[in-house]
Formats: sequence, structure tokens, C-alpha cells
Amino acid sequence: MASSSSSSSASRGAFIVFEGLDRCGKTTQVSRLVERLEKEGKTARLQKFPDRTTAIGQMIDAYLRSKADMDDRAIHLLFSANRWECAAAIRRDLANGITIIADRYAFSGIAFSAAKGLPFDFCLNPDTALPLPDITLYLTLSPIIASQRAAFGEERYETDQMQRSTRQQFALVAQEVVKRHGENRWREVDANGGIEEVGDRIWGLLAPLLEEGQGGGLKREVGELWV
Ligand code: Z5A
Ligand code: MG
Repeated sequence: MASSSSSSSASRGAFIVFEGLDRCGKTTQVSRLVERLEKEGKTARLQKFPDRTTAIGQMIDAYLRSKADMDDRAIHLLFSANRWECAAAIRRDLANGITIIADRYAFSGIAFSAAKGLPFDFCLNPDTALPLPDITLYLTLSPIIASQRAAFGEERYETDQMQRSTRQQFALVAQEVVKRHGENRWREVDANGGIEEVGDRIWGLLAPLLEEGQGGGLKREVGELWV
């Protein structure tokens, strides 16, 4: 799942998160970005959330595939715990100059659980002080196109009602990120169009951050989410 290699760079890696509703193309774009960065001589690692390979991740996987039921708060906390068990490795790799590209993060955690009716603050709090992404790219796609893409509807949250309500919650999450961490930390990307076209949009948006990193500008500490 992960792609990585070592780095001799003195500046830290960038922490880039992809978010968005189902089938908007996150996994496709995350994989392409890791490849493109490595071709350009940067070191990068893909981190998927949920990370279904850990013991906690396997419980989440069973829940998502409707093989197990769980209390809404309990599953929410497991998604958060799944991020916490990866947090030290993310900080370590960033410090070693490796760019981390995350396929979903705490923002999905809030949006999906709040869409089920849990209080927004309850959904936000367990992730407080996780590594703060340098930028989150929120991919937007027409719901009709998303629902026509391969495998939509196989997992628990893949219903029109849930997607609509999650979209509303993502808008509130975006406001919270901008309020607490500034507008540069959250960027919307139009995910309509071909894979390459969307990839070029993403590359264009990331250029300032990646150039800053190459120039040694990413020496500032990795922040703490919501702090
Ligand atoms: N969840 C949660 O509740 N709480 C949390 O804290 C977290 C997650 C972290 C599983 O996530 C569920 O977990 C998810 C949120 C919840 N719920 N739902 N529903 P996941 O990340 O494992 O889900 P996934 O299975 O990877 O699906 P996805 O992420 O929704 O899809 P995607 O990554 O955005 O899309 P894709 O796999 O890149 O592309 C989908 C298809 O479209 C594929 O056939 C591609 O080849 C095609 N594609 C991609 N881009 C294009 C373009 N541009 N044109 C045409 N076709 C394209
Ligand atoms: Mg995906």
C-alpha cells in the first residue's frame, strides 16, 4: 500500500491530505501524485485512512462492509484511534524529509460521523493535536457522475442520502479549518474531467507548497490539528 524511499533533504516533507465524497477520484490522484513526486526526485509516502491493515483497521473494515455492527460513537473513536496509531510515523517521516500524501484524514472522520447525527464537537475533539496537514485538497464532483463510477454502493455509507448530508458537513469542516488554521490550509479542486486534467489542476495548486519545500521553506514545525 505504501510507497516510500529515504531522503537526504534537510527540510521536512510536506503533509498533503486529499478529501472528498465517495468516488471523486482521491485514491487515483493520490497514487499519481506519489509517482509524479518520485519522478521529480522527491521522496513521498502514501498513507490511506482508514488504514485497514492494522488490528483497529480490520474492525473498521468489517464495519464498513456491514460484516459487523457498532455503536456510532464507538466506530467514530476507532477511526480516530486508527489515525493516532499512525501519527508518530507521520511526524517521523515528515522530519526525515518524506512528503506524506494522505488519502482521507480527520476531516472525513468528522463529516461522515456528523452526517449520521453525532454532535460536531464530539466528532472533532478526539483528533485534536494530530499532525496538522500543510494543505488539504477537497475534490468536488457532481453526485450523478460519482454514483455512476465503479463499485459505488458496495459499502455502508454509499447512499445518496448519506452523501448529501456528508457534503453539508464537509462545508462546516472547511469553515472550521479556515477559521482555526487559515485559508491556505483548505483548497477545493474541481474533480470533473479526465484523470490527467484533474491531476494537472492538483499539481498547479501544490506547486507553491512544493517549491517552498524544495527551497528549504518547510523548516517550520508540523503543527497540531485544531490547536
Ligand atoms: N470514513 C469515516 O467514516 N471516518 C473516517 O474517519 C474515515 C473514513 C477516514 C471508506 O473510505 C469509508 O470510510 C468512506 C468514509 C469513511 N465512506 N464511504 N462511503 P475509503 O477511502 O476506503 O473509500 P474508497 O473505497 O477508497 O472509495 P472512495 O475513497 O470514495 O473513492 P475515491 O478514492 O475517491 O475514488 P477512486 O477510487 O480514485 O475512483 C473511483 C473510480 O472512478 C475508479 O474506478 C477510478 O478509476 C475512476 N476515476 C477516478 N478518477 C476519474 C476521472 N477523473 N474520470 C473518470 N473516472 C475516474
Ligand atoms: Mg479511495
